Amino acid sequence: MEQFLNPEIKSFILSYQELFSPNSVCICNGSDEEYDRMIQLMIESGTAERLANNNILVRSDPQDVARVEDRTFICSVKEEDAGPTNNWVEPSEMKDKLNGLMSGAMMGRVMYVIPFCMGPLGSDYSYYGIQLTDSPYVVANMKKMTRMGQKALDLMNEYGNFVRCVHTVAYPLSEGVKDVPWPCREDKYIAHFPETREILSFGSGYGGNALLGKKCFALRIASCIAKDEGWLAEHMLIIKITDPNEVTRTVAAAFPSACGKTNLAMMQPSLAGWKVEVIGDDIAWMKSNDKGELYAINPEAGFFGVAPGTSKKTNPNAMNTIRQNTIFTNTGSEDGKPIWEGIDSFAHFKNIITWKKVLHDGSDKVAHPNARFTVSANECPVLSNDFNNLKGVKIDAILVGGRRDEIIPLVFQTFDAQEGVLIGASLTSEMTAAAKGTVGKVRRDPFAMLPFCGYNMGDYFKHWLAMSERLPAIFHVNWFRKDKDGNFMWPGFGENIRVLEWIFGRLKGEYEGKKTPIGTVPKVEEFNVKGLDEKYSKQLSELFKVDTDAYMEFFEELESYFQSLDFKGRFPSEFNDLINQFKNRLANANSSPKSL
Ligand code: GTP
Ligand code: SPV
Ligand code: MN
Repeated sequence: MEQFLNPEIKSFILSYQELFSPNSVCICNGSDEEYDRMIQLMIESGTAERLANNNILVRSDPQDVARVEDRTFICSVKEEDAGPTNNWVEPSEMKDKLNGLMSGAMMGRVMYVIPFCMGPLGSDYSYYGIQLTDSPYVVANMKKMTRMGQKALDLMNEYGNFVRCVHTVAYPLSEGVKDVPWPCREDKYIAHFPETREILSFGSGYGGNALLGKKCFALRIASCIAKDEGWLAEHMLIIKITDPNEVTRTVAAAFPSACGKTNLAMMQPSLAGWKVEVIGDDIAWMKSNDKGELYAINPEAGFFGVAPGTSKKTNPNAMNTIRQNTIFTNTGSEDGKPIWEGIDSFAHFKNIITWKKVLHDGSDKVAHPNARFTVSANECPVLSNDFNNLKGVKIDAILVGGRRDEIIPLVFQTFDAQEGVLIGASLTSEMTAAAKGTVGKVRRDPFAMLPFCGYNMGDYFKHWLAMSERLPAIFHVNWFRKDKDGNFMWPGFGENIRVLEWIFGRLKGEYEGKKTPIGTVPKVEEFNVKGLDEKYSKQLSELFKVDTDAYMEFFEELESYFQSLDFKGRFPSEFNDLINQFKNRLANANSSPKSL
């Protein structure tokens, strides 16, 4: 190690070098040459192939394609601090176990040391981390997803604090063992130690399991830091919206995994004169100032987005973003182009090699449903000039939403922030391919944070309630309502600007809306349908309808969900009052429909 490293950083690296027994240690500087070297290594090992426009395609082991929630642990000192929604193991027990498993785990490999910063370099919002890894794929991805390299290291040397992120694919090349294109293990562990701000990740090379700056640090560990320091680390996109009169508003939105964050963040509005610019597509760190305003940054530097469904039609800005300098993982390919289900030009291709590396004959998927692109935010043509704003951007509204084929209207605004917090906590969504599990099963996913809250969900609810005086207007949206024949009732994507336009109008006090027992929905006549396919405009009243019986059941189910969890005394009693508030309004509406 020739570089200057402060003693804490040095001893962190040396202790793991001793445990892992790699052939050598490489301290990453984040340069383009280093990135090219990682790509070259992956090409030589059969992990990656080159595509056109400096893109590459990586095919993972079919056993390692998504986050593994059942192998993800919060190892807080006290079990009650992990709460009922996390897997808990006592920290020293997990450390002993992983120390044993990690011993010699990098034999025959290089241990890369990745210094990185989450958030703009030099911002008061930002936090530093060092990830150790034996995966060139991780090094290449971290370069796109974080501010990685020398500058981060220099600041860290000076500043001192950093989150210890330790990762191994756990496939040691001991005597006689041959490497494979995508080394990984069946017995994976993604372990978090909130008190000591450490992450130990073992046996997976994929996405949120392995790119530790993302879900592990920027959500699970950061949510714990945020609770202690009085701010919010959330699974939210951030966009700046400009209307035809050049008025701008900034919105953060929490949707569960694979429920439309990247698409809303990069949307191309269908309404003339409107502009949407992206600040973040997955994670927001939000702090309130002394004026009670909420400011946010995106701690990430790139996008790790779902490929299937992305096309010139659904998301032209995303397609332009990923034209070049992009890492594709688990898509198919033909003739230097990445291919997936839903890409426009699909039908023209005759010799597609699928993500499983076989010739596509129509019997299997071209891309894995959780196939992803990794791309630097700088490639995005609609990146906001506030992306690197050290002070963050003022948030004017918070949106929450899930993937629900029934009940939830297209949009409603909650009557106040406290009710908004309950609605955020009531989020439900169909499970998607973003995590290992049953796709399509409806599950509760409070604030889209079920897999990402690093502490007791009861404390998390209390934390949101404690912030409620400083929260902006809160809206619930649902792009995924279906009719009886299973067709989407709303076109989504660029047409979602119509919903944002209504939200804009509400924020400016221009739209009155219609009061329902759950909140304010648009009046059909104030909703902009100019140029909207009649098929959709004639369903608007259905899309804005609040079915009081179904919603009564919704709140009853929410109540039993909360009761079914053992929050160890940390559940906010205010939530019971809020649920009753909703139920009373629903009951009154049922007995006197005119009051609607
Ligand atoms: P993560 O990266 O896992 O957090 O996902 P995400 O929330 O960013 O979701 P993303 O925008 O990648 O969308 C996931 C899937 O939903 C893609 O297949 C999209 O094509 C689809 N999708 C996104 N927005 C819409 C929409 O407005 N309507 C419909 N019908 N589908 C959508
Ligand atoms: C998600 O699942 O919400 C993602 C993908 O953004 S991953 O980074 O794998 O968590
Ligand atoms: Mn996500």
